[in-house]
Amino acid sequence: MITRFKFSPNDRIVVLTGAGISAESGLKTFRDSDGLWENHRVEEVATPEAYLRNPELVWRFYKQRYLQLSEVEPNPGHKALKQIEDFAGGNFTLITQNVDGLHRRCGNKRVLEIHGSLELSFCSKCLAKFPMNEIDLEQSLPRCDNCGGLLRPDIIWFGEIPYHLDIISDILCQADFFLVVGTSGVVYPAAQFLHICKSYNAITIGINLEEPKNSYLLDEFHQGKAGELLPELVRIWTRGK
Ligand code: BV8
Ligand code: ZN
Repeated sequence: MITRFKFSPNDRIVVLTGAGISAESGLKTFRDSDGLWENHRVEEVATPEAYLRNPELVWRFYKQRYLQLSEVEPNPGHKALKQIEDFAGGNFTLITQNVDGLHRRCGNKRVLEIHGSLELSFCSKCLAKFPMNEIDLEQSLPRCDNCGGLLRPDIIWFGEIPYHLDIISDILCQADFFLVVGTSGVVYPAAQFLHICKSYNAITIGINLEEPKNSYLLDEFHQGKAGELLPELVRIWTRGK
């Protein structure tokens, strides 16, 4: 497997990941054949309206996914992205659509979880935040210790504004390399990030099991599993520091 590129120590490297980077850790993706959305229709669980209409179902869906986290580990794809941060230090930013926390568990520090985290909840009334491991998940509708309000998962649902967009626009405009890994490029505004980096002349590289829709914006595309491709690619990209 070859690549035309090599990082220099001052390159600003931005990575965007989606559910595909966690697939080899055993977490289902959203749109592959047996994806999560098949078990639960999107309208049923990942919208504020669903939460208002059927909070018990939404809590069941997120509790199940949160509890699954204790059974999974970061995979070689996550570990390769940690090596890029080790190489680039402060010039590295990892933007993830994933809510599984595996990049942080793998040791990445500069991680922006734009769709929130399964490991956090907040009160829908006073907005107080509570780590999931500190609330009573036996309750079908966990309540806030401060005000008794209903807690909700700290997840950005469809129709809600993702976290960190304010700082992301500057990061995207200054990127020298933009790597997009394991995402179908369907969900906005994350799907727009590749366009933005390309318009500011970043070198854009994709790693994905299937060719994503916006692959025409990629300078280089590696088709296959992130856990199999990234370790060797990162070795080549970071050689000779
Ligand atoms: C917003 C949390 C306003 C929930 C998620 C019509 C047209 C365009 C846009 C819209 C539209 N109607 C509505 C919208 C906006 C909407 C949207 O984009 N909808 C889509 C579906 C059309 N977006 C929103 O509502 C967003 N908010 O727009 O607010 C706004 C915004 C900005 C400024 C002002 C106003 C909020 C979107 C966030 C929703 N929440 N997650 C939860 O997790 O339960 S999205 C959800 O999808 C996950 O976060 C997931 O990460 C994300 C994207 O999916 P992917 O990660 O790409 O996963 P997918 O399965 O699709 O793909 C996996 C890929 O990996 C595949 O390509 C596969 O081939 C590959 N793969 C598999 N295995 C591997 C692999 N690759 C490598 N290795 C492997 N081993
Ligand atoms: Zn409260």
